[in-house]
Amino acid sequence: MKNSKTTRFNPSRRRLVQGLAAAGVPMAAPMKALAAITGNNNVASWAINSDPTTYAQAFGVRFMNAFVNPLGAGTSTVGGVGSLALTETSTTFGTVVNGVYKPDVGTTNQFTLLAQQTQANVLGVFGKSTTVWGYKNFETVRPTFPGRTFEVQRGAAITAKWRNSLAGSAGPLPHLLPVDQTTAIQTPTSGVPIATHHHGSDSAVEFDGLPDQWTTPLRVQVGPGVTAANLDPTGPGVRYQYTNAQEASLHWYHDHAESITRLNVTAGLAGLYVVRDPNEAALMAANIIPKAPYELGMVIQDRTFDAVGNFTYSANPADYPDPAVAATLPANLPTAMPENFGDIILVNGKAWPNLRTEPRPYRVRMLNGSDSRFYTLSFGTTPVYQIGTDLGLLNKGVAMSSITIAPGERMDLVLDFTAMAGKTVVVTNSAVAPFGPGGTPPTGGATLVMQVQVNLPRNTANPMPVASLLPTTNLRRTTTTPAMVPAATRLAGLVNPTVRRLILGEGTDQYGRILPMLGTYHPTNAALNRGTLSFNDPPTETPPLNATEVWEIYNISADVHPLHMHLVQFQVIDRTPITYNPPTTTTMANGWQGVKLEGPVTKGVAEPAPAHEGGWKDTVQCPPDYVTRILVKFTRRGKYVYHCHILSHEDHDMMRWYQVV
Ligand SMILES: [Cu+2]
Repeated sequence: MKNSKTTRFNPSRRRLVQGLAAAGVPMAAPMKALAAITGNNNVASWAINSDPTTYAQAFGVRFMNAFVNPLGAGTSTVGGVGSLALTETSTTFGTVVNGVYKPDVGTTNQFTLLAQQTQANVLGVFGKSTTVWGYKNFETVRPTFPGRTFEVQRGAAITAKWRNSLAGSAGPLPHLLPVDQTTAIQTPTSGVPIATHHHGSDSAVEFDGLPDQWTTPLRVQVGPGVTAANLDPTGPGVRYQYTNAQEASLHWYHDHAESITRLNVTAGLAGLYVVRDPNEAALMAANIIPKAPYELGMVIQDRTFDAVGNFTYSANPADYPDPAVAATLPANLPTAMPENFGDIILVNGKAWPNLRTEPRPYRVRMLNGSDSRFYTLSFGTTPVYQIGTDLGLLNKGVAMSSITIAPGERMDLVLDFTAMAGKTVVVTNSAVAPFGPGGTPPTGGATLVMQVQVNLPRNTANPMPVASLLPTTNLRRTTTTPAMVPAATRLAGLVNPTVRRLILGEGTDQYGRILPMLGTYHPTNAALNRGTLSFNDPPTETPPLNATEVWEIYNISADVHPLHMHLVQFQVIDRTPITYNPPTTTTMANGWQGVKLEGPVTKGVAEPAPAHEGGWKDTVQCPPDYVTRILVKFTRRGKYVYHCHILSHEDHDMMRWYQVV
């Protein structure tokens, strides 16, 4: 059985919608089409589920697509993983195997990267190739999905020139996916805008890839964030400098154009970015953690497909999860949805792939690059150790029975297949969707991620770490990669740090649609207790340069939201259950219905961040009815954003600017 998403709406879990309906607030307003970004107007592309035939065909060949390693360099197939560097091969479907952008340290280290449309063999179903958007550079013939991996050394800066080549001989290409014209920015009229964000980077504000740093194809139009500071004088794009000053970690780059991030990323615009450093190199040299070819990248994304194998993206008003709202939306216009879930799971751009391994430990650098889906992954009887978080290594490895990864998060894992020779392991997912107390358990293909066959002979020429030593081995050993000091210890050493209180709450937009938003809370100062705010409301948080602050995130919505902050790395302090009065409804400046947290908040017993969350983070899971506290230092001036990394939420409208002054 496939995931039956049309029945997942639970009228009791959307607290505000229920409250507004009871209060008799009008839920409907006329919806009009505006001239802006041209989307896919074929209603088949708006489907909430995959075409049944395509789904059955893809499910029928599950675990038959070969796992592709985005960290693989060269053409080695040692370890059972095929991979290629900047040269490339094609299958009969014209698919390009992923490779690695690997600059030579000490040279100019410049890359010109073009977002382009291409075909990819995603499903492995004969005759059903997928039109995708990917990235290519001047050294390569074709774009890839996901984009090729950057691999850089700490402290060695690179320059990336990003260009929008989403155009054909007849001019700008329409979007592959339906575009809700009521949420899309209206400025671009010359094609689909892109803005490439380097997620995890400590970048100067003009090189961040912020939502307003967009360019349309051939840079016919640019957003207000494109200025002389980042305009590329050598070609029609933007030019960003990445200092790579951070410690060894897995970043990623992905599109971030205002209000269509979810669509650009779903079309394919994302890839990995690996930073190396001497501490990590020493761990590899000492055979403490696995190294290539036993280091794997794993980008998990869910998708839906139409009858010919192209992506669909849920946007049909008839599928809106609240029937009362669905009845008021015009049937002929695509609509934003509260979330978007796929029924086919891709790893590194391949549906449910199969990985062949030797009986030894493998390092897995995992990214959840999905729109809305969290994954709670189990690996059968395979011992699993987490050794790092979003932005660096843990002090020591932590044995895990399963892991839960939110959209935008990365995890550094060691899977120990040493005692698994001859065994087959299916990596399974059990996370409910949406991820919160009212979510629906996954079914069918959404419960499966990939398969591992431990069926290659062990290459005894390559030394093998002992994974079971990871929980007792120091992983942070150099002066530039010092041991993590627990956030609570750092906090205790601060004198009167600034505390900022944010809320995650759900309102409704002018059409009655669910609208997750960020906002502010203050227990005593009414002027600071603003309630929910829109992306376009002025910044409320203006931390001073080099300040270390406590940000408290009060989640008064029904779901877990992964909050991501640009620029910074932070530590999770703790999460504390809260009880509070039912949120009051507000009418926001732009007419939306918002919520505000008023009256006393009663806090329960704080739950310190678990050991496996003790590393540097840039994205944190904020559970409902908890206050989640992070300790964060602001290291550059400028206007950056913080947002939920559920892409459907950040587009509509759970994202805010903050300004380091
Ligand atoms: Cu969210």
